[in-house]
Amino acid sequence: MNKDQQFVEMFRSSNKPVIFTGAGVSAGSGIPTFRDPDGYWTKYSPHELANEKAFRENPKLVWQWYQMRRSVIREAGLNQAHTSIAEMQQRKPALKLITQNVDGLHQKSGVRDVKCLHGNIFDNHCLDCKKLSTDNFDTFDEPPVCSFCGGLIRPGVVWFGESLDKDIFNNSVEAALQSDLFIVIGTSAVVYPAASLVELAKQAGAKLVEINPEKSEANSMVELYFSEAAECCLPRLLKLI
Ligand code: BJW
Repeated sequence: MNKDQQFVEMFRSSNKPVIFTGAGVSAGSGIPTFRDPDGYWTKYSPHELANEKAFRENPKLVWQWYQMRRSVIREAGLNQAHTSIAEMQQRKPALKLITQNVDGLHQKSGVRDVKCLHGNIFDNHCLDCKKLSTDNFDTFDEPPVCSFCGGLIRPGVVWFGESLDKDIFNNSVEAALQSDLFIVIGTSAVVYPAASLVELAKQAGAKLVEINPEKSEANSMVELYFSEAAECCLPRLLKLI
């Protein structure tokens, strides 16, 4: 049996499949990943841009970096990795999707109940009082001020050193523990606690599959590995299942 057939068998016989995604799923849309050679962290420092201290020290720089990334995402469309995952859930409604991505493209593709571990880049809330703001700040080149408390408005992503939303993380842990097939796509699996979900699924007895041109930190745990771009591999597998 070749690898495609093995996948088909695993997918068809699965009752509780989970897909766990990272930035590589959106690479085919032209959105840079973080740790690839052309990724954000090779050009910019996460210490200067992706933590609360950095934002308090240099709010304008951090805000402008997120405004730049928001415009990259707005211009990017869905790719075949996003649409294939949505179609897989149509075929198997029990499929759950956990993502580390903040770009909102899985939601746009029509996937139901996406568990976004690291937030959504298009949300805004106050750094101090945490109140959500629904105002449109698209044209702002520095962070607006909260109309309730005067604090700075920040993007709704999870920065380093911050806790993940408790309910979203707990629901994701539960999905990982209950899954019988756990498909890891386009993540380096180095950021915790997100990456611990792969270990939990493995310990709970799920079969693991990885789709990624490069082996991730999760690769030693997987039964089946496709060394391919997600936007190439997933549409082919979709046709077979
Ligand atoms: C393709 C492809 C194609 C390319 N097809 N594939 C335990 C051990 C060690 C450290 C820690 C630990 N627990 C906590 C930590 C600290 C820290 C952490 O994990 N650090 C490690 C990096 C060392 N974690 C945290 O701080 C987390 N919070 C936390 O733990 O809270 C508790 C706490 C509270 C108080 C004090 C201390 C702890 C929060 C983590 C938040 C991560 N945030 C970011 C930024 C989000 C905002 C933004 O977008 O700006 O989230 S970092 C960045 O990494 C982003 C991503 O979601 C995340 C994961 O990256 P991802 O998606 O895997 O991307 P890449 O680039 O790494 O990989 C892309 C992959 O795609 C590659 O493998 C390619 O090969 C592949 N690929 N093209 C398929 N076409």
